[in-house]
Amino acid sequence: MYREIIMRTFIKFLLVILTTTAILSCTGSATTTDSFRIIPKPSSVKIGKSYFKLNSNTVINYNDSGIDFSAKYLKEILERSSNIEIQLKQESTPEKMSISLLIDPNQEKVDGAYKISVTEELVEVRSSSHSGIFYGIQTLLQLIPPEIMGNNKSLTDISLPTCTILDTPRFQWRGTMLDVARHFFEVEEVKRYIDLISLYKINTLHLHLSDDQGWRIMINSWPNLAIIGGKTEVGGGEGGYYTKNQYREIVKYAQDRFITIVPEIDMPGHTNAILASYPELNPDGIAKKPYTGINVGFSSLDIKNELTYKFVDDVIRELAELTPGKYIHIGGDEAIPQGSGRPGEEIDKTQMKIDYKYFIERVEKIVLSHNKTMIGWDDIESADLHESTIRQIWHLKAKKSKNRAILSPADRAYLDMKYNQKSKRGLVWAGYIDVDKGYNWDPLLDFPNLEQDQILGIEAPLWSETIEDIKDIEYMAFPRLIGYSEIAWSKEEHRNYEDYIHRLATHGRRLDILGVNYYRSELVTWLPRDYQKSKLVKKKTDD
Ligand code: TNX
Repeated sequence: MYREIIMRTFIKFLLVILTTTAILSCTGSATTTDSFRIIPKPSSVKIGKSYFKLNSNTVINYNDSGIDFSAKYLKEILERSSNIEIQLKQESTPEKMSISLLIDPNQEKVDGAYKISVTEELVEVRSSSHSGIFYGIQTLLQLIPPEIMGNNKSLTDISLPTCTILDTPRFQWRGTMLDVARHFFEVEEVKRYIDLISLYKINTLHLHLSDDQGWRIMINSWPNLAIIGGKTEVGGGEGGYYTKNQYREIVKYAQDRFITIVPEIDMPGHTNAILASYPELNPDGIAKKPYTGINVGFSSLDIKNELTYKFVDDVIRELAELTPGKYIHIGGDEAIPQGSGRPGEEIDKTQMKIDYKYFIERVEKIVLSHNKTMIGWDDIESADLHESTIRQIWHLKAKKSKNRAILSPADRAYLDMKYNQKSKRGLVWAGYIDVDKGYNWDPLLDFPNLEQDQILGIEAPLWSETIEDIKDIEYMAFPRLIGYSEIAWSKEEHRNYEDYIHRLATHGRRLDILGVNYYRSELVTWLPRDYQKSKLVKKKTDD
């Protein structure tokens, strides 16, 4: 036993030394293959022996106005971390010694696919889609030591290794969800989350905009939803809501980074904040008291009241107008539809099921009438759904159905589950999820009941009963979300847990530089946090 502990400690120590040496040797101008720890793993990477070296004559040149943002984004990161100045030029023929971002219809037609080639004279990112160029840039940034993500102009030399990289996403739905209802997060906090998830080619951010504890978006035709329903949150804090302009700002910020915002208004359950805002939506005409606890399954819209459907139509119309993405999420989970719960009526389980089905089918028509595709949690499968409707599945035993699916298995992909007993934040009802459990599952292999072509991809939800600010968000999402990005992007045959955590260790360094409050799982051999200091010491002795 004792020997085993010594042996394990020794191996751990050895790994830290090896990793640190590898990283130390690849900062500055030189690079070793050890630094090519790209996540999510690309389809194919061939690294050469030489470098493309950036200097103040380097131009970023691009051939399509849809790349405007991506080109500026790259320029800004390069200039923030180094003293190199980069010019931007929009023209079709690449100059020598430039970084060229090129829309090229001859590239693979899959949205987001890209090709990178780096020679000593030219860096090229080619794609048939604008998003592909952005993803190519994310990969390029991972070919440079993590200091590239810094903002103190400390890099004196930026070099990219000569290489050819081909990459195509496995799934088109690579998502995460943020519950802004249980706790409210400011626009700047949401933007920070968008910044971080975009580094890993996540393309969907689902915002859970309403729940028992709060309503988070201004709806002009029902303003008290935000004014009254927005005032509370779990624990009794002051809550908040997004004005329409703030919501538009979030949508635009996400869109620039090729992320679609999917708004969710949860109904008919999880609706206490609605019922507290408008007495007339309650069967007895009395407004509910605000709720700041964390129980679920006690509130419901009144299925038999026509005003309920006018309300739903107004909300979805205003939300659809604000949202350029194709989708509106209507929740539908943990409902106890209360045609049966009206005063004087007994709760009848069979009637509840009939009421629920009626409600979902009627709401689906409303969503379709506003030209959006409906998404709902698993529970909606008890209704006769339109073929375009998408189920968001939160358990592995999902039933067969004709509808497409997004996978969010709670015991693998819920970002609000604790990592282990020591975690201060999070819940445990679906079990602990450390980086191994979060990574070791597969969307196609683990859902035998689903047809493969029904699976759109995966989404990792972050419910916020115990999450209060951006630091908590970062802690629960990172590093697990990096693993989900790889599950969603990389082919199963390219994925391997041992190889993944080896690559992840380098990303810890990146997250440190970005100031992310991530969980340093004991399963990963992270670089020491005082790495920067040891580098300085090393430099001094070298001089
Ligand atoms: C389940 S699964 C919920 C949420 C909770 C979450 C906490 C599902 C659709 N709903 O209402 O916030 O668990 O982990």
